[in-house]
Amino acid sequence: MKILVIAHNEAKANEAEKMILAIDDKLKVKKVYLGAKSVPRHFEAVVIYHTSPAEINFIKDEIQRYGEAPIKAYMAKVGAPVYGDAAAHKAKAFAGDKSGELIAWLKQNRQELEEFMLKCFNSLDKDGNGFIEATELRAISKELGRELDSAEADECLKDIDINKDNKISYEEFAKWWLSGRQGLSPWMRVLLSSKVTTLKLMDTLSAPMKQVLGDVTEASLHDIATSSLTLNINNVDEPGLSADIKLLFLSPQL
Ligand SMILES: [Ca+2]
Ligand SMILES: [Ca+2]
Repeated sequence: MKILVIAHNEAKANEAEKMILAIDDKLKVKKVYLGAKSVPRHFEAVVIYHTSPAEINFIKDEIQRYGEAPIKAYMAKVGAPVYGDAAAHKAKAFAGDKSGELIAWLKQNRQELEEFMLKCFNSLDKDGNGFIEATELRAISKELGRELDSAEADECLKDIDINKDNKISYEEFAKWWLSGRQGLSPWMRVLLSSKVTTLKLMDTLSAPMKQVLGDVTEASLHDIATSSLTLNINNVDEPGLSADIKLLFLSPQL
């Protein structure tokens, strides 16, 4: 499992990495901290590490950037007080001496999400050939009442298609989902949310995930007449960029 560590500085990120690898050296750790040169895009869970609760203030932009990652936990330095407001950030908090429990919790969540992601993927891969293709996305959007044009469908693929073969494999889909569904394709988000609703999977989601997807589905599926919604999209390729996208979708007038 690939874990993204968010910490105040490089030394602290390395400290957290050590703690994680001491529990399971098969885990892979990516790190982001203030002044980090690269911004990791693909991971399966996020661990926010702090040596004092006050540090959270310094890294709040980083936490925000990865806010929609479905599996997220806070880990305190051994002996430091646990961050008190983790629930508000949709994450579970663990004391430093409970790192073993934290890793077990991450793995269990990862497994539970697996089944969910497979169901979603299969519902988008209409012909069942193991890849989500542009034609399938266009067909699904047509069923929802507003067919994407080929440029829009390509845009949906672009964010998730890591190897650039113009189709999405399950592996690519899982990476994208677990990394927080980042990218600038609100259309893909709407398509997915509608599938989650159709598959009646909304109730199987954790409360934070439900909230993320519920924002989209309620506006797009139950209020088709107005069909205007605002999405917050964080594009992690450009750190600090947070765009409000006004999206018109599913309106019969379009
Ligand atoms: Ca297919
Ligand atoms: Ca691909």
